[in-house]
Amino acid sequence: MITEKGEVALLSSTSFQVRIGDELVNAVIKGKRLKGAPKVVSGAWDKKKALLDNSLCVGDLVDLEYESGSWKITGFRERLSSFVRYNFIKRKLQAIGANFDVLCIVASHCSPEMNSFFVNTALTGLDGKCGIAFVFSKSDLPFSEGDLAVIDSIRKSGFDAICLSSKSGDGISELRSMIEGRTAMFIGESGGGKSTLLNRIFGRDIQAVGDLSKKKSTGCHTTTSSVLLCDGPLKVIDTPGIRFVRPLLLARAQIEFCFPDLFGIGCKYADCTHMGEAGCNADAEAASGRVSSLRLDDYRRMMSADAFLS
Ligand SMILES: Nc1nc2c(ncn2[C@@H]2O[C@H](COP(=O)(O)OP(=O)(O)O)[C@@H](O)[C@H]2O)c(=O)[nH]1
Ligand SMILES: [Mg+2]
Repeated sequence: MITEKGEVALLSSTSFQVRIGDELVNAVIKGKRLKGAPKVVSGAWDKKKALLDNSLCVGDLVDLEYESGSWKITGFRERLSSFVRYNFIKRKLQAIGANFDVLCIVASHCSPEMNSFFVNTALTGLDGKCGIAFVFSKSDLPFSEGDLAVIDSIRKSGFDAICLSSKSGDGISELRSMIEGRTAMFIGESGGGKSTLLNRIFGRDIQAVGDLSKKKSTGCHTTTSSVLLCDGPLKVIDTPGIRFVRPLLLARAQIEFCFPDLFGIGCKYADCTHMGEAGCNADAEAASGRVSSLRLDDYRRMMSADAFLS
């Protein structure tokens, strides 16, 4: 019997495409249930509510064996990173990609318009640690002052932000050098330009590009499932569009990781959450411009949302 290690590249309803070296093979799970698949989001403060749909996702590292003419998945390696969103149909959190070294949050400012809530809260779907790049697409189209304020506040929070255009080529080499030799995961709203960007970076039509729906000027969901794309030094997980990330019952450390700019700002209590506590300094900091009021508003909207999987 041959045994191998592989990476899940694509899911279908009945089987998986797994990359073993340079080859793609079809595989099914051996037996009824895969041993060791994760059941909860790590680091969440409420483990009961942070239940994960514990099936495999794209990017998962698996053990396989070849037996009577077919590949079977026999084991699962712990995820070093994953991106999780709420699946409203299964009513469970679901990983849409795993084991990436850099997360690229792609945001458009034209068709669809800049969605600061998505930009500012997207990181709450990240489970584990990795490099982070905010990618502001379609830079051939003019940014409004409001768009520039969102980009500026991301930079001031200490994150990398790249403005680029797949059309003009502006900023493409900067992103390419950031992701080469690593596994990058691209997330963002449908229509934001992820697939066009991947085609540009890979130098060929590797993903289908969607026409914008004329009525709403939001994108249609061309990329319907996550997929792992590999070519030479490039290894990217493209994902279906996500409009918002349902916060993951974050532990304090994770909230501080997503909003480093909003903590250590001189509140009376060190564990202040800026949600109406006595001695909170957040509004004063926002009024003075030291803290972005836009980020503070989005943070508060996130914290007060009944999105906490009730
Ligand atoms: N002006 C402009 N349009 C772009 C750019 N990148 C993508 N688009 C358009 O945006 C739409 C959605 O692109 P797509 O790559 O399918 O977005 P995805 O849903 O994020 O994968 C398409 O009509 C693209 O032609 C860009 O750099 N500039
Ligand atoms: Mg796409």
